[in-house]
Amino acid sequence: MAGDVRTGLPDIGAYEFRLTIPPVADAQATPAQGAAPLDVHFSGTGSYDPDGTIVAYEWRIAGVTVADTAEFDRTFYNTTEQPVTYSVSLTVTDDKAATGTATVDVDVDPPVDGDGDGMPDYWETQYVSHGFDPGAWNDPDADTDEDGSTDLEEYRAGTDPTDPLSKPPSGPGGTQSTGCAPGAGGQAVPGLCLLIAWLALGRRHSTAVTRP
Ligand SMILES: [Ca+2]
Ligand SMILES: [Ca+2]
Ligand SMILES: [Ca+2]
Ligand SMILES: [Ca+2]
Repeated sequence: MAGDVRTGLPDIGAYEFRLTIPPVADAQATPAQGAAPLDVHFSGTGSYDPDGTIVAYEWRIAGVTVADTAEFDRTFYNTTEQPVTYSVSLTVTDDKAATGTATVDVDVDPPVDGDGDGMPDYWETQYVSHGFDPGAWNDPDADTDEDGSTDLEEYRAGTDPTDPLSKPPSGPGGTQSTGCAPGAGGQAVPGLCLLIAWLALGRRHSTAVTRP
């Protein structure tokens, strides 16, 4: 790279093509840490191209494209009892088809469960009309809608504990915590389930550059 740039010398002909400077990606997540469900705003507006303009943005989580705009919002869930780190990458493309990539990590802590019944406050709040109470212990082994899956299993599976037609696909006892269940009314994220072990890649805010 350094050998291509000879500032001060006149550049003519095909040699100029070798002077294309790749864009610099800047990925920001706000907030980058907090308890689930965590609403995060992503911004790539700090990205720039030294010798041109940025014409495309591509955000990926675990290799899955989730947005093609400079900014977007996403809600992260965590049904495990441990913090989960999501690594989100931004690739920007300039007007000469050169690209730059940056990565930002989002640390999602387990949700708040004030009464310690295993079912978090935000989730219980959705079903207070059915007896759930975020301020009082509810039996996690109860089966409110009598569909064969306990309320706790339904929380972990992201199914509705008040709708017998909404239940974990594997039936009673067959559902394990996945960390990717969005919860009722939430937004499913394709590919996000693959991220559970995606911890500590050491690429926080790191920048890599590729050339066409
Ligand atoms: Ca609770
Ligand atoms: Ca409760
Ligand atoms: Ca049930
Ligand atoms: Ca159900």
